[in-house]
Amino acid sequence: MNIKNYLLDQRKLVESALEKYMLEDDSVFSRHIEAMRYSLFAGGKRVRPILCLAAARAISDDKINIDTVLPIACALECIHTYSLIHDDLPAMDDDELRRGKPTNHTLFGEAQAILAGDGLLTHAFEILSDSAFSKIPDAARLRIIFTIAQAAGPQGMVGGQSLDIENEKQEITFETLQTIHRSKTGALITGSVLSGALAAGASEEQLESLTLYGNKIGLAFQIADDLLNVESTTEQLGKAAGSDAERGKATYPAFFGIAKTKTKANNVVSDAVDALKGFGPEATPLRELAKYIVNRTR
Ligand code: GRG
Repeated sequence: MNIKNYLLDQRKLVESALEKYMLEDDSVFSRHIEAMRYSLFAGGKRVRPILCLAAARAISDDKINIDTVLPIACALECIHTYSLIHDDLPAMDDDELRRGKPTNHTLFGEAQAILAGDGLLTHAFEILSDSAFSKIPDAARLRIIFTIAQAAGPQGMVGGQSLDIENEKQEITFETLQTIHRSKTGALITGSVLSGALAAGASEEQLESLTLYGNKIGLAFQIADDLLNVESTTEQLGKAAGSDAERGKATYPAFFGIAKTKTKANNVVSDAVDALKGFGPEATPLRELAKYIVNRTR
C-alpha cells in the first residue's frame, strides 16, 4: 500500500465532504462563517477524519457505505479545527502562524476567533445529530455522539489543555506528562477511531482492540509533534517551531533526549500495530497510518 497516494485520496474525499457539511458564507452570519471556513479550509492533514474512515473500513470494508461515515469524519475535523483556533489565542499559546497561514485571531480579531471556535464545535454536534446527514441507526449515532463529546470535553481534550496550561513552566512528573498527552491529544484521536468503528457496527471486542490502537497512536502522534517542534523549521511545519522549549514545556524530548524519544515513538507504533492483530488486510490502512504518524514531516 502506498500511504502517500492513500492520504492524498482520503484528503480529497474529506475536503469535498467538508464543503458539503460546512455552512456557506452567504447569509447574514457571513463574517462568522467566513472565520470558521478560513481555518477549516486552511490545509490541515485531516488525520482524525482519515482515521475515522479507515476504522469504519477495518470493521466492514465490503459493506460500509462511506457516505454514512463522512459526516462523522467532518464533525471530528470541525472539533479539531476549533481546538487549534482557541489554542492559538493570546490567552493560550499566542501563535501567529497555523497551517502555514496567519492564525484566525490575527485576521479576524480575538472575539471573532473565539466565536469561530465556538461555532465549529457546536456545528460539529449539529452535523452528528442531524438525521438527514446520516443513515446510521439512532442508537449507534447516540453512542458516537457520546464518544466524541467525551473525547473532546472536560475529561478529554479540553481537560488536557487545562492541565497543560496549569503545568506550564513547572517541574512535572512523567505520569502527569502522560496524562496531558492522553487527554489533550490522544482522546480525540482514539475518539476518531472509535466513532468510525461504531458507525460500521463494531463488536465490543473490536472496540477494545481499537481503543488500545487509538491510545497508542495518540501517544505516538504527540511524541512526533514534540520531536518536530525541536527538529523542524517553522516553514516546514506551518506553525511555530521551537516553541515548546521557549515556553518551558515538559515534552518527551525534554524528558528523554531526542534519540531515546525516537526509539520510544517507534515502540509505541509497534504496540499500535500489535493491537490490530485480530484484524485482517482490511486494517492495513490503520497499520500504515500508525507508521505515518511518527514518520510525518509536519
Ligand atoms: C475551550 C477555550 C478552549 C480551548 C480549547 C482544547 C484546546 C483549546 C486545545 C487543545 C488542542 C491541541 C492544540 C492539541 C494538541 C494536538 C496537536 C498536536 C494538534 C496539531 O494537530 P495536527 O498536526 O494539525 O493534526 P493539522 O493542522 O494538520 O490539522
